[in-house]
Amino acid sequence: MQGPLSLSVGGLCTALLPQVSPRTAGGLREVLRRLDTPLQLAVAGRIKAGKSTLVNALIGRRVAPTDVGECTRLVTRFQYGTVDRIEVVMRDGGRNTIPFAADGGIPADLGIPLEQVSHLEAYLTSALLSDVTVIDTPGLGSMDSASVSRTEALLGAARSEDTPDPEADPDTGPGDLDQVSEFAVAGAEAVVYVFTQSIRADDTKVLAAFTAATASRDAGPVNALAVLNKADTVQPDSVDGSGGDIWHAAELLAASQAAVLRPRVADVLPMNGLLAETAETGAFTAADAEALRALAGVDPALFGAMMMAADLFTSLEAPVDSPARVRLLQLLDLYGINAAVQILRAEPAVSAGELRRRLLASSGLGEFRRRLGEVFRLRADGIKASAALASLGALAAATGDPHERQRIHDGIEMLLQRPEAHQLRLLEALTLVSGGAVAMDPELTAEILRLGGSTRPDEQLGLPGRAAAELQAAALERAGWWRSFASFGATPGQSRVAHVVHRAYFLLWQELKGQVPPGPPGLASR
Ligand SMILES: Nc1nc2c(ncn2[C@@H]2O[C@H](COP(=O)(O)OP(=O)(O)OP(=O)(O)O)[C@@H](O)[C@H]2O)c(=O)[nH]1
Ligand SMILES: [Mg+2]
Repeated sequence: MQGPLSLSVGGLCTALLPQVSPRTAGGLREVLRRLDTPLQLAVAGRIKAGKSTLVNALIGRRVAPTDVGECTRLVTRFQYGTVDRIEVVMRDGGRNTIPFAADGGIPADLGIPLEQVSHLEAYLTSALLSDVTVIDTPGLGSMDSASVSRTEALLGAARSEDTPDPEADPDTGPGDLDQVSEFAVAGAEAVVYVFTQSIRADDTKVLAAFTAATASRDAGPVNALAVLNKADTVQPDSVDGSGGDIWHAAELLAASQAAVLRPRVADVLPMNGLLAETAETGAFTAADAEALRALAGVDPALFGAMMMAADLFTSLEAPVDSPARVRLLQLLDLYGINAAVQILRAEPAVSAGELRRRLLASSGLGEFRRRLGEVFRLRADGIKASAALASLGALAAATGDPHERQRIHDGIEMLLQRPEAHQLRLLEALTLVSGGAVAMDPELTAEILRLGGSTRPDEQLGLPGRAAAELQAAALERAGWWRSFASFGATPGQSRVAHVVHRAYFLLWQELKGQVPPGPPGLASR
């Protein structure tokens, strides 16, 4: 189901179709097709950052190959399907359905030469995928340049050699706008950027290219969330104020990275992806809990020594056999093992199920899901619409016909004048505020979130189910309040946001009075 903004942009594309060259029309049809799909969310980052592990945790199933195997070098799209199946999409467009591996995941190797493979499509009955398609990508910065270019193309960072762009900005180099079109074909609309320890220069470069490719000038930059993964490997001594606590150190590190990356990303969240995957996918069994229970009974000094390194953990004398210990390491790593043993020491009677829940709660997955909902789900319509507008802008730039270019630009301009397109500006304001780029009182932030997070006036106003007259009065009152907040007692950033919020309430008031018919369609009727 398309939201009102997507419908508006779709209406614009449809209206433009008969007025443009066949090449541009092809691009418009691609934009239309993409508007009709769930939000395309890519999980990207450096090699072995834990992307696939996080994808598994997110969809609640160990299906993306982690660690080794050639399939970690392919883009895999996880989307909703009524029957679980994996399709290999070939470069020549052909598709082969392949069986799942014995463990229920994508096989580590395909038995097809990788050069012939474009990407994988996994269709899963997971409810989570009904409104978002999750795209697992090969690591950037790997030795394997082919998989890097696959990911870069997806993220809009690749250069298209054969179609140089005459209007290229010398600072960003040629082909930037072709990146956008390339992105439009292959690409993602939102990204979760996974990194460990700290962001490096090439990480920021890719993020910048991605936001440039997807965020249209009027739609706001933030369609990215970053994850500081492997939080369990952060050295607490390296972070001031951590008090020796690993998770707290990771939180502080994430917060300092967020300050650097905003507003390019909405937030940076600490995560123990391995723990999340193990606890969320059913990999953690009663036997694992019993092995941990036995370890909880080990002399604390000996256990302390076992926690110093993986080889000590597997080799020191303890009442758990070696294969079980190796398995625990794979499932939880030392940090998770230690966390579980602490829980079991404090409360020996904790059941296996409860232990799994506690580990999950300490993994960071819950907060990540919540932020995904806030940053992406609630705004999916706006994100999709702005990505589509960015693609339209790219099509305009790519055409050789100045009249055609003008027609597209005029269409975009007119669309942005429409009351419902104001939602795009509101989403941008929301992003600035929720990402901390503009400081705002928590109640005001919550109010903007509510206003931008729904398209139902009663929900937007926080007055569910109330009568129209009351809603009208509330919209007018809030419009007035935000207008004076914009003029008095606000920082320049707050003032900009306040103007946008004021106008959003004003438009809502008009809509409630019936002056403006709510919702789409696009410009076709004009
Ligand atoms: N300690 C720890 N290990 C993790 C965590 N997340 C993932 N790993 C491990 O890191 C290794 C790489 O994980 P993957 O999920 O395959 O990483 P990836 O980013 O998908 O790797 P490529 O696709 O090959 O670039 C695996 O052995 C995971 O078990 C974590 O939070 N903590
Ligand atoms: Mg991977």
